[in-house]
Amino acid sequence: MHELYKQIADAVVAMQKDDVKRLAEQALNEGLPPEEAIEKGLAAGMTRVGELFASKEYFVPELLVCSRAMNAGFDILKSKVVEGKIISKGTVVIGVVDGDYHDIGKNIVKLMLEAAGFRLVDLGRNVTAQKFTSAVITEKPDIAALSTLMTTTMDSMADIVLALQRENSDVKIMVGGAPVNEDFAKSIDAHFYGDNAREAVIGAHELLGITI
Ligand code: B12
Repeated sequence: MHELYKQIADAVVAMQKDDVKRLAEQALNEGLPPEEAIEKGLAAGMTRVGELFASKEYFVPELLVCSRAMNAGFDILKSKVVEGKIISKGTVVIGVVDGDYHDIGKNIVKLMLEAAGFRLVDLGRNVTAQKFTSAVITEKPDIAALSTLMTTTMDSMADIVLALQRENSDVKIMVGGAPVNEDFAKSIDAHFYGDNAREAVIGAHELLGITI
């Protein structure tokens, strides 16, 4: 792995927003793929932050400062990811389910799908079944992508999938987020589970029968 990715991850963990920004610029100047810098640098850093939170070395204030540092890098890198891409493969409505405000992972998945040529309609976070179903009616998406980071909101995910299928049986549903897995996805009749943003891109193509 490129040394710069490790430095970006370290700077996110160390809450050094200015360093994250500088290193993100450096990655672009060195011609590194921004998608990779996001996954292997920023996202990897946030995953480590999660481990520090779990082991009680970091608490919510640290998470917030790390998130801000990560977002500062994300803003720099994302502008280069979608630049010049032709949008034509299909529409994806994406959101974080009701009760959940974690949107870092959703934002990365959204960006990677955009970069792959999909049109994204972002419903944001804390999205109710009602809001998801209205979007399915107005936007007529090919895919609905649902994210959740908490075990306590997995029921919301199941409810939304049910509501979506009642509203439009053609829409393909993909789910993801840390507590979600293949078995859970199957149990709620979602069509695809992805572990990370790259898998989300592969899944979107598979669901629509598009070869990459
Ligand atoms: C950062 C963070 C926060 C930040 C969120 C900032 C933001 N804007 O998102 C802040 C500080 C605000 C926060 C708040 C809270 N948090 Co918090 N947080 C985290 C933390 C440390 C990291 C999450 C993250 O950003 N990961 C990095 C990203 C890149 O990874 P990701 O989200 O998993 O996304 C990737 C994949 O999952 C996948 N993916 C994601 N979505 C989708 C969707 C599809 C369709 C697909 C295919 C793939 C996919 O692709 C992504 C990119 O590769 C996690 C710990 C953890 N291990 O996850 C806890 C964690 C999620 N939080 C937790 C908790 C409890 C809370 C609070 C309740 C704390 C509190 N007491 O206030 C509040 C919740 C408020 C709410 N109602 O939502 C718990 C949840 C426990 C549970 N019940 O399951 C966790 C697991 C920490 C823990 N170990 O206890 N948190």
